[in-house]
Amino acid sequence: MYENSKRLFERAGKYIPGGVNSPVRAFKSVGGTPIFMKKAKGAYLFDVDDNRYIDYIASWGPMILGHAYDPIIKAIQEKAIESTSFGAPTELEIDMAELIIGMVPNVDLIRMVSSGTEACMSSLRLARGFTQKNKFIKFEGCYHGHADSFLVKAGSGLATFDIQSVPGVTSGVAADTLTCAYNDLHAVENLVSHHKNKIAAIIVEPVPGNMGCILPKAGYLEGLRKICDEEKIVLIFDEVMTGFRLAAGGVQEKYNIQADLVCYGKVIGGGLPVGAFGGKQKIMEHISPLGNVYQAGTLSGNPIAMIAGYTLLKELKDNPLIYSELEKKTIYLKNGLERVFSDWGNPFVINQSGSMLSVHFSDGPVTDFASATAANNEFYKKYFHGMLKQGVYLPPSAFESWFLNNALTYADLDATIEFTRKTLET
Ligand code: KE4
Repeated sequence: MYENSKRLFERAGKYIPGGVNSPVRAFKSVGGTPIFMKKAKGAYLFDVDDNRYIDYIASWGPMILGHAYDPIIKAIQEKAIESTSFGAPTELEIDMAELIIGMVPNVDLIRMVSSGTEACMSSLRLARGFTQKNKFIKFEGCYHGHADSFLVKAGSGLATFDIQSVPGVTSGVAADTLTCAYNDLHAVENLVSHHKNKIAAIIVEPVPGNMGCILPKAGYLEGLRKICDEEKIVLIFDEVMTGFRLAAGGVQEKYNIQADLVCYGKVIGGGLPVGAFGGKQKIMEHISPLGNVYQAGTLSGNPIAMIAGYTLLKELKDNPLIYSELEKKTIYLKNGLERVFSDWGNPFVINQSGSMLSVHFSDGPVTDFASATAANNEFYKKYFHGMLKQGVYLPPSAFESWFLNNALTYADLDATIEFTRKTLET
């Protein structure tokens, strides 16, 4: 069933650390051999052993309309003929910036980069440069990419591998990273009063997806906004996952909350390496070459990445019903899984927001990192492999969100529900 993946994983290990170019792909927390993919179309992945999978990762978010979406493929093919990079400004970058600013609230200027990590790293540097303060607050279980400052009590792969502090991140860097539990405003108020006038920013995944999908408690995001206004702290929404996924305007639109800076990634690249950060003019004008907060990138605004992202975002902008269609499919799946898990009779909870969903084998609500880690993540391994064997590709970690793509049919969702029932019966 997985012979070629096994052979390739062995070969990969000779040249690539752990045989993968990103740790979460290694199946370390669920065990077994990572599956090597050969191609994908629509809602389906096809591995090197010709197994087909219903895909609930969507490349960790980007493939919101499904894989190898024809208009994107066509646009890339046509653009590539004109060269793949110039290292000089292009009109397409203006079109992309104009399109994004027209789709999201409250962004006056935006800078393209090549990953979500770069977007978050740059927005933190900008907040520090703008406020002339050094410390910042992040939340346990939230993940903002792998820049040193963020690798403190982070989510995603660090939660998966239980890495609470990362060798190579100096104590000097970590000293400026303040952390507390997500969904706890008192914890933020305590940090702010203890570090009065020293905090440049609060960065938050407004709807976290790196400890599973977690929903903000009523008033939580509004509370962060209020604290930032009172204390002159820059509120950064890391919408690398939620941007253009939960709504065209992301969480700022869905919850009607204004951040000061917003980070994007994933969907805005349509599967190509793209990140971006943007926000209010009075802050963004400190970014080089307008101001002295330096930030740069050889391939920032790369024409192939831009045309892939532009084509996808344009589809989303011109067809806003996609979001309600996707949410309906996600709620349908959630309801079906809840029926099956309830019949099974063991504790579980399913969190869902828009087209993000996560299953936690927990006997109580999962509202932060502590409750996510307290769940029966051992059982998640059994569930993951039971589904994989039946041709359903779930995130290989209980600390990730499922991402639905709009190529999924209701027949795919019914099959996923039925395969879950069969897995629980074995
Ligand atoms: P990248 O540098 O991986 O493009 O983006 C970092 C990032 C920033 N902010 C949020 C909220 C993110 O979720 C991410 C990256 N997400 C992970 C999945 N949880 C990427 C998968 C991986 O690490 O391979």
